[in-house]
Amino acid sequence: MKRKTFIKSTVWSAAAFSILLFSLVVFSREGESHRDADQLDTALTVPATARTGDIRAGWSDRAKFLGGGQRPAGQNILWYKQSANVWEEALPIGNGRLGAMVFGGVADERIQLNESTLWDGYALDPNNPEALGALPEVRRLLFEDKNNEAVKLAEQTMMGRPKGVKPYQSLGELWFDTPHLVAEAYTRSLDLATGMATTRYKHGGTWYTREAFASVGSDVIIVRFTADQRGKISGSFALRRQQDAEAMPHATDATSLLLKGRLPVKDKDGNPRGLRFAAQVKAVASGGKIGFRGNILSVEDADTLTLYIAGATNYPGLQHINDGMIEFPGVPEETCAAAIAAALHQPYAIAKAAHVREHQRYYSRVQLELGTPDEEIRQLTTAELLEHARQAGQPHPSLVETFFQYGRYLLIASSRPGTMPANLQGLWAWQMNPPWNADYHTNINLQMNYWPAEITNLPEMHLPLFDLTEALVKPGARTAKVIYGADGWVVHHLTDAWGFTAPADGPQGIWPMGAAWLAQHPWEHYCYTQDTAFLRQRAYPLMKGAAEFILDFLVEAPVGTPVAGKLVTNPSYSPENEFFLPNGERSVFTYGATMDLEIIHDLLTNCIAASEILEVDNGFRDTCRNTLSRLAPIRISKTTGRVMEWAEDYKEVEPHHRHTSHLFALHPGNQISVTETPELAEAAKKTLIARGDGGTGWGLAWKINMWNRLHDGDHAYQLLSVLLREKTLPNLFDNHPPFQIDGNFGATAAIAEMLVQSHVPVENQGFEIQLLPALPLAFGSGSVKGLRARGGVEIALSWSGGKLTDARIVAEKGGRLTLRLGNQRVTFDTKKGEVLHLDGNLKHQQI
Ligand code: FUC
Repeated sequence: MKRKTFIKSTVWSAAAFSILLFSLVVFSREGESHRDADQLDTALTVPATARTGDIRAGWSDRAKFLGGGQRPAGQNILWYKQSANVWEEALPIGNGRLGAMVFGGVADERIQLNESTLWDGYALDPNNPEALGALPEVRRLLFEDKNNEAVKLAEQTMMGRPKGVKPYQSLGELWFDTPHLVAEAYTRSLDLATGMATTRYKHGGTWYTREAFASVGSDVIIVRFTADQRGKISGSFALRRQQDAEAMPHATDATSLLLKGRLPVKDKDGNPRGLRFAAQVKAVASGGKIGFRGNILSVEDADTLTLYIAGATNYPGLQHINDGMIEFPGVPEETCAAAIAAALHQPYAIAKAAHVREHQRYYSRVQLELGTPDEEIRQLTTAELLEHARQAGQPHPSLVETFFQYGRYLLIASSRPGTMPANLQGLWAWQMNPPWNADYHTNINLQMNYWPAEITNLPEMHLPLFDLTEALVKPGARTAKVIYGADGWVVHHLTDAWGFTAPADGPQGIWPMGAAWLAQHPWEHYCYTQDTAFLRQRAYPLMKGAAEFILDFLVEAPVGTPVAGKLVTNPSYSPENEFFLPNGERSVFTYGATMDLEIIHDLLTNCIAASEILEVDNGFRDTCRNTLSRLAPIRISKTTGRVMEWAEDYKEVEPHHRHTSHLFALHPGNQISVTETPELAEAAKKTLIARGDGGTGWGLAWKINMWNRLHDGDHAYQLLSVLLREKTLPNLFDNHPPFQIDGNFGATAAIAEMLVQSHVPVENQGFEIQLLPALPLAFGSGSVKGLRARGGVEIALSWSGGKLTDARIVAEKGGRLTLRLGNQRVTFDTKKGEVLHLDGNLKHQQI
């Protein structure tokens, strides 16, 4: 027990430390205005490139802001009238692989850089060979209610070696200073529709503009400096990293800075295994001079300046992590140089236009209009809009609109075909040890990142998740064999870029449901896209392998247990909730936790459907059917009327716990629904009420989705209001706290599901499409275009005063379409590609 507490607390202490650091930084910044200039600490008076010491979240720009900045153009923008004082105020850009946080500094600018493959660690075999021998005893103890004896034994025998993963890390930082100590009419902004971060101000009668974007085509970040007078651009530039790297003038390029290093990790034989990495910044000026002072690049009196920022590692790619390589080919500084050389072929205007086009290919697919704000609201900066939400108790709909599009923007920027999937921070992290290693948590967080992918019309951005999932099959199969003696493949509650699949951290890590949950995603991708080739080649093999593990892992509950004779998981754990045993002790370990049963129900049901569609595997399908019929059911507590979280009706230690795991069947599963299982839906509602309306960022995002599925849009909106008031940082990053991106993605998906849901199955592998199933009153009148529904359907809707006014439904695949509006259910027989124009009563419109 002691040990368990320690392990849990180390995970939490990383987070707590970041929160502390963050509050210290914020606190000290707020305190500044009360201090006299001569009391300011050195960081405030020293130019960026002369600063030494540790890299922190906080930042100081020596410039004085005189105000007067006007709202930049663009519908969904984030904008501010001062530069960022802390990382959580900076603006993210990314091309899926390279990311940057732009602070918008005037005298002192900071652009923090990430490369999504820069992970500490290496591929290893963490499986504990003692586990399998201990498993029968762990199971016996749990069935006999000796939960904590089971925890002890499992901790001794089942935990991974090592017991955790290494962190995702920042690539480095570009810091620069300019002679501008005063800024008039300053604004910095991020236009979600163009993916451009812009800083603009006037100094000494000259207007200065800086634009930054992450180019997919050139695979570099480009920063462009212009001024409305000639010869005005001067500054000093330096690259920095907290550790394990060196910054220097580039050896063969007189106008480039280079940063290069290697992570120092070694394997047990002492072989260096760390990734190599590099960043290069190339300065191209028109007019003026470029030179070096030591490691600092200086630009004097240029007319324009363009920085090309490249970053690379020698990570071999997810498809090669299981190849057994010890040294990886690839020289990151050469990769950087090649990317920059290629980018230089394109004039800036063309590169920018290509970037905007590429971004809009995805971004423009969905438009959401929640009413035009009046001029007073329109003029509020993003920070002021958040403050307005705090004062008013709920956000202005225009903030909801921006927050929705921001989730889509962040997914486009952090997860593109061929890149790593979005981690706990997407791909933006300034630390060497970000909270929870910024890893891939598979007991909710990674999956939540991808909830908006299909419904908000970004199916391509879902693909990196499948690449990671496929990379986990081989190590996961080994873990299944070594730890459980099972076929198929398994993932526990987290993984990294190196295919870690063993139990990590503590007993909360002995949760072998990660693969089963991950396998829901390729199936959903199929449901939305109807891409049968994808189902056959990628989705079904993943689903089947995950199910094969489950079929072996399930055991029959013995006589004397409340679910005797039924199949249950054991050991089992409901992330990450603790309960009281009848003797008053606390525990986490049990058998047949409801979430396990719900995930398994989902997986086996999907496997049956997929094998029918593909007309394969009759025998396996029968086994899935037979197993489903023997699986312990979801049960309702006789004492509370809620969905039981565990097989025994334990009392939870923390009634408002952030995870609502036992409602997986309501969302993201579909076993519980208002129309098909009203009794369970009622119990789910009681469960949600008991869990309360607070929580961490992602915890709230999940509950918003659940209230949507209960068709209670107003309650969902109430929680969305809490999220925006209390758990959203100045740059609209979700705040667990600390920053964790899942809440952004979960909320974006939830805003979409207020408008369209399609999880209830109907005959012939179809789905009922529910229009405006959870429309909050606060959404008044509005419209949405481009949302997707399962079955290969695209939807545009308008509403007024809470009622549908018209709908445009594209039935890409054709066939029977079932639509629901409130209690009305209508079916249409459609031709392939047919477009239905319907009025507010679901009648064909005359057009
Ligand atoms: C889960 C959650 C924590 C945190 C972590 C990354 O374990 O319980 O709140 O979000 O993932």
